[in-house]
Amino acid sequence: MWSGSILFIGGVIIMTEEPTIFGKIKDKLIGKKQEWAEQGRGLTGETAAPEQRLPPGQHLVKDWPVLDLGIQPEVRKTSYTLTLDGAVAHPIVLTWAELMALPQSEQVSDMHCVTTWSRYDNKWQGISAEVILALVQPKPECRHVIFHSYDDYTTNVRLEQFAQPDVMLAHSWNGAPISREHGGPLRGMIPKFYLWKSAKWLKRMEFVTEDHPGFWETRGYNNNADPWTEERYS
Ligand SMILES: Nc1nc2c(c(=O)[nH]1)N[C@H]1C(S)=C(S)[C@@H](COP(=O)(O)O)O[C@H]1N2
Ligand SMILES: [Mo]
Repeated sequence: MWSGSILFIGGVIIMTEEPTIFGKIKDKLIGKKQEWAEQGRGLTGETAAPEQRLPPGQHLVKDWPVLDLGIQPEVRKTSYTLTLDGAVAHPIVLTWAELMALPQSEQVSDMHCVTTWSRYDNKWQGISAEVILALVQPKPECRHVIFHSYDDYTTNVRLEQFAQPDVMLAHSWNGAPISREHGGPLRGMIPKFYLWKSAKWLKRMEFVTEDHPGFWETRGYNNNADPWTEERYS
């Protein structure tokens, strides 16, 4: 029986004879993080008020670590599409040019990764959640937003978490296009929740009535992910 791998990256199908090296690294990384979730790694048992800028158990970094599933898909702006669909009045598929023609905005925010690093004062440019919501108009029964990425990653938030004024679909970070490793050309940015809720290489946003826990949420991470109450794991 054929036990190889089929990779679908950036519109190209790659078939290999064996589980790929990417597959092996990926399984190792995922296993390690799942183990940490089971052990409750990083938990301090403290909570902090949101006025305290650094959430409990976090430490500040100046660089910007890269975390992914072992694959960083190459997503080209020339063939890029973002699908917005589900429980909305106006489902739409946007090209890169159409995204850039939407009202653009800028936000400075902090990011907090469950692996305990935080990074302050990141300047994001892109399209605000408010603009996306005005465009698609979620139906009254819509409760959740599921992000789907070009590396098959998924993550879920409640509609009101997405609707916060600091939430963006970001294409630029500190004045330059977001690099491929950090999820360019477009990533979600939901600064008040742990960073796994901010999907890189964004492909589709599905507006839904029933919740669908995403990649990490089904592997031991918390469904809500508030750093100030240390909602790291489930
Ligand atoms: N598409 C995609 N988005 C993703 C991930 C991923 O593997 N694939 N990892 C998540 C996790 S666990 C973290 S901590 C952040 C890391 O973002 P960074 O690499 O830009 O720091 O991206 C999140 N978004
Ligand atoms: Mo993460």
